[in-house]
Amino acid sequence: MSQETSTLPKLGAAIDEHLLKTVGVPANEASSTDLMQAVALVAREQLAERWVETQKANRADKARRVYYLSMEFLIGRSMSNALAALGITDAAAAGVSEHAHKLEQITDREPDAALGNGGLGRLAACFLDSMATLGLPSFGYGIRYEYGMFAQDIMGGCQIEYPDPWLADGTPWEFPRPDISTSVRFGGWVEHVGEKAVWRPAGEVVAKAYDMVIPGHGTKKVSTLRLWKAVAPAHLDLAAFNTGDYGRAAAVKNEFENISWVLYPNDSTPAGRELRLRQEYFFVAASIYDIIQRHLAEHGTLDNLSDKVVIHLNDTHPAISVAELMRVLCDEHGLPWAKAWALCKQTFSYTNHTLMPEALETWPVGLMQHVLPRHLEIIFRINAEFLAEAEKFRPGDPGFLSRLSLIDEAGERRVRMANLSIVGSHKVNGVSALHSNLLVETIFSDFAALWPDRFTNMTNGVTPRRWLSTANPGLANLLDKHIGSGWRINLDELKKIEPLREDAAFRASFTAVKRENKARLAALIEKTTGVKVNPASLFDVQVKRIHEYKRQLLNVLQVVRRYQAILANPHAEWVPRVTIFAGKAASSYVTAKSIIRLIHDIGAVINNDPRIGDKLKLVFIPNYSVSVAEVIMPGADLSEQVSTAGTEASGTGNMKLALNGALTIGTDDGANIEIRENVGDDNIFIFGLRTPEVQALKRGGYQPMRYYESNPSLKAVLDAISGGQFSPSEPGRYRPLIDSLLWGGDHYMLLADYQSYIEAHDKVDTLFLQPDEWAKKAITNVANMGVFSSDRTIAQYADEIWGIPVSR
Ligand code: B1H
Repeated sequence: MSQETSTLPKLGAAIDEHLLKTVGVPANEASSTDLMQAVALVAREQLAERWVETQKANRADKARRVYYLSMEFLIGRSMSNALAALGITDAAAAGVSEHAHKLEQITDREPDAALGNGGLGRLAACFLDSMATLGLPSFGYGIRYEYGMFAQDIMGGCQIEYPDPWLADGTPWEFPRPDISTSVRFGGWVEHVGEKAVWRPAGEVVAKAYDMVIPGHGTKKVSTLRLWKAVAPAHLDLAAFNTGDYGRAAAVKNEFENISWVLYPNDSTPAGRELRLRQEYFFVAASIYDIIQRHLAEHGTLDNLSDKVVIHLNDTHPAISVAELMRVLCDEHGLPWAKAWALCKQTFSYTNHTLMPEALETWPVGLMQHVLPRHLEIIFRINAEFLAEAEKFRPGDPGFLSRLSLIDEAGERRVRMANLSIVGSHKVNGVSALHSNLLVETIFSDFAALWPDRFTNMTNGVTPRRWLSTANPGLANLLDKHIGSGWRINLDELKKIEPLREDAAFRASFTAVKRENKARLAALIEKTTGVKVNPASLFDVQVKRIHEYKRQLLNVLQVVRRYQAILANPHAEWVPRVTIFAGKAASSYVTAKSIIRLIHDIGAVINNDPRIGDKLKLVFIPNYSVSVAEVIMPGADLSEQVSTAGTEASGTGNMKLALNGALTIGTDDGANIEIRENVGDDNIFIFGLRTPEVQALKRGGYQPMRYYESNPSLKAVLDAISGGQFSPSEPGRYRPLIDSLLWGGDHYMLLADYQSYIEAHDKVDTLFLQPDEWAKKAITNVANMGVFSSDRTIAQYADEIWGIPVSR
């Protein structure tokens, strides 16, 4: 660990002091959990200083700030990152070694802050890291969920969900701000007194602020993640106390406080429940209040709001912000509508994260009327003015207007949150080049016709601090030795290792690092699944949410084909393989859960078949999370990114894996395309239909049965699964799954891509038999991942959308 910027020989003493005075245990009796607390408290003190300094400087500068509003921040653990950012990793390791502990044992005691589902939430966390590192005056705003993403256990091959009470023992990383709170109101009705609208709400809940300090790397600047907790108003407590009906009082209190209890565990599909709408409005209202307070304290006027305030909407989940800001400006601060609307549009920008039409968030007008009556009025007025403008642009085309409308009038009337976000923002972006193009060609084409300049692309990125420096110390040390340590804050420097692919000694070191990481991953696999795997095998990894469009099932078909081929030809030179899955299924997603069970059923057969031995293993690592990903990413040889072309908006796991030296086998989808452009066609395995081909095949009438009938290997695989070979106790268990491919239309076109996928896997095997060639390609991957740093992404947002250029 050569990243120490300050030497703190006294860290041992500081840890002991916190053990005694804050944790309350004698230093010589401290457990690893006590030590975790004490080390965190040492870091916390330094973070607090940096936070105070950063706020002071930003206030003095009257800085333009960016506010990133997101329902999810999947930050994971904070300890290793904080120590690295503060430059005290070695000092902390020395301190805990005095207690006969290794730093990893200590960092392992920290629960993940799993305040997100998957890619969208993790992206927000990487973005905060980059905003801090680039010194951008910035806040993230979200919800302090009492329970984060559910914990996944596997019983009899099936997913079981457990609550995640990550705050049960408190967290040393949050700073409660008892002075920062506001009332958030709901329901009721609106009275119109002349020009004035007066909202008479039916109830209110208090939002209390809790901050997490997000340290920058290579700078003393920090960013703030401000999370809101819902608390029942104090008068409720008093009423309960006075009546003595404590059971009833507790129920009423819960009705208010449940707003921030639990994260909705859906990924890429909206929940559509009233509580979710309340969550969205709750954190939006508190955040907008906080933003306006800060602005007024600094500037004393709202006239320059859009010069100083940028509010970014992470998907449509905070889209009600548009109506809320209008309400605050007009109803509370008396601005004329037109002036407020001009400020509003200049202030907001919006990122879309998915194309799937069923994933676009809409709320029934009736529900909106019930929960947010004033906001519904505002939305109607925005819509009327917007549609009048659109009518001028394309007169006499009612279809155009009905597609643009903020209200979906077909069936039960619904508010379209994406349309509200687009109309209320000055910039709208997708998250990869392909995705951004598809946005303007498909779901947002009418808006793009109206406002072509509003749409742009910001390809996602990941933070190299967590995903390389911290997760993969072996590779980080090797890089430091050969190209210095600057890649951490300028990832383009990785390019300097490209020539070393021809250096046999470098390749040997690179391969040795990978081998060590694979041993670490093999230990995790054995610990969590009981399956022993050989680290000399090819580690083939697909880790992400379980979803039909991501096509874990296609990978399963490939595994079964390999199993059958090994049995048919046991003496061929098989490349030993371990296929590794991990990921959670949304609790109500029946098909996704069936896929998890299928993986376990097939694994049980293959892993226990004495004819197979080390030639093939299939494992499912339970409870995929940020901290599990930090072990998996560095240990992968092959990265599976096999979504149907045109369905995965970007992907970010693809970037983390390639950054850690895995080769990608993937479709021409999302950011895979840009990974291919950067690493070169020879260093990636691309297969399958491209987006236009998928679209053409759909239009021309896709017939999955044709592939089944004409491809004997595919037929044998599907028959084996469907016929119950892997579920002998219940032979029909996977009939519905396979029938959905053969008879149900195979919506994600697995069968169309099957043969091409198998051939790509054969190429993978051939290459793996030439370790030198494999290593060269893996090194080339690492060398060309600079552009996928979230620092690049954030610099681009700052420059092109937020108007806060960063000097880099
Ligand atoms: C992504 C979501 C998402 N896209 C709704 N959409 C949610 C939608 O709780 N909800 O209602 C939660 C999440 N998440 C992902 O975003 C994309 O699928 C990935 O391709 C992309 O890399 C990631 C970050 O942009």
